[in-house]
Amino acid sequence: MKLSVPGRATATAVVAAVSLLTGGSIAGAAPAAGPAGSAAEPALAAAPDIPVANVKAHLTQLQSIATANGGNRAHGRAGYKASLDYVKAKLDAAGYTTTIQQFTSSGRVGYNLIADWPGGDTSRVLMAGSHLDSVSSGAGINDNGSGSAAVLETALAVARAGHQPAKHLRFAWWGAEELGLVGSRYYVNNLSSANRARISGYLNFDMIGSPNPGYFVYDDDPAIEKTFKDYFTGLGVPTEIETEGDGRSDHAPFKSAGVPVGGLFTGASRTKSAAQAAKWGGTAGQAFDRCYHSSCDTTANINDTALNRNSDALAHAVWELSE
Ligand code: DTR
Ligand code: ZN
Ligand code: ZN
Repeated sequence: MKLSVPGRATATAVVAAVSLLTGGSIAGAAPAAGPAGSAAEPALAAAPDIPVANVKAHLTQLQSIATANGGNRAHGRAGYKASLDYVKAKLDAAGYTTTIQQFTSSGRVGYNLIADWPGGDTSRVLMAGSHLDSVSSGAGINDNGSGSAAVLETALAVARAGHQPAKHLRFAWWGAEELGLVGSRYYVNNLSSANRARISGYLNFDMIGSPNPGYFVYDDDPAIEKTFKDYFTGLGVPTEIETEGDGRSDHAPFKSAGVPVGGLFTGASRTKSAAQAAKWGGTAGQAFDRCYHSSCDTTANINDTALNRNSDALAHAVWELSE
């Protein structure tokens, strides 16, 4: 069911009743027991490669949107709603059931975009999300166009593959994260306890293309953490536990509500150490992202290798954790 926000902003939330939340399983019968990969139990399908060129094309669009709307994509400004409309149009065209959730913060109307992939067991929902808003000082391409574009391209890859995992997939783009996790907190607070209990995990992606990147994995839920760490081990890329982020991005409201969470991060204003530069490359003594919350956070402020690796890790986790 697709709802669009009434043109006239209303001060109260317009929370779409997403029919998919009525519960009940749509999944087909479980395969007969047998060794993994046998005829009785087919091996889990591997996630497709996420073309980093596609992710960067979304970043180019978000940059253009900021440039055409006063230089930013901030909460309550035209650039934010234009960014959301861009993402929503791609998802609607790909067959998603999209819902816009409206809220008010600091006297301005904000919006979350929720996209449900039809199918899967709606009593077990895997979510992946990112905040779509920037700060008012710039386009916010790394923070957080990078996460938003990677989540979008993974959702489009699910559609391209016609992927039908056991669990129900839901993707989200949050408003007003920069004002204090406002959109994601609003979403979680407005879930019924039954619907909150249906969320098996929430994966967060906020700054995953930093120009002087580190490879940080959230150390919240152990199974989610292992999924990401094993993926990077397979790439031969060492990771570190994300220690800067507790409570600092949109996974926090989900964690407070008891939902297992995890995510990836390439660093913000903290300085890369010599030891980190030795294992990851880049420049010691320099911030992971020197343009954090600055006007220079443009499409030039992205490390393509980090964006590519994290986009593929995102897809791997969505495929693996939704079976
Ligand atoms: N709060 C995020 C940036 C940020 C800072 N530390 C972390 C750790 C994990 C994720 C994100 C962040 C922002 O400015 O949007
Ligand atoms: Zn930020
Ligand atoms: Zn951010």
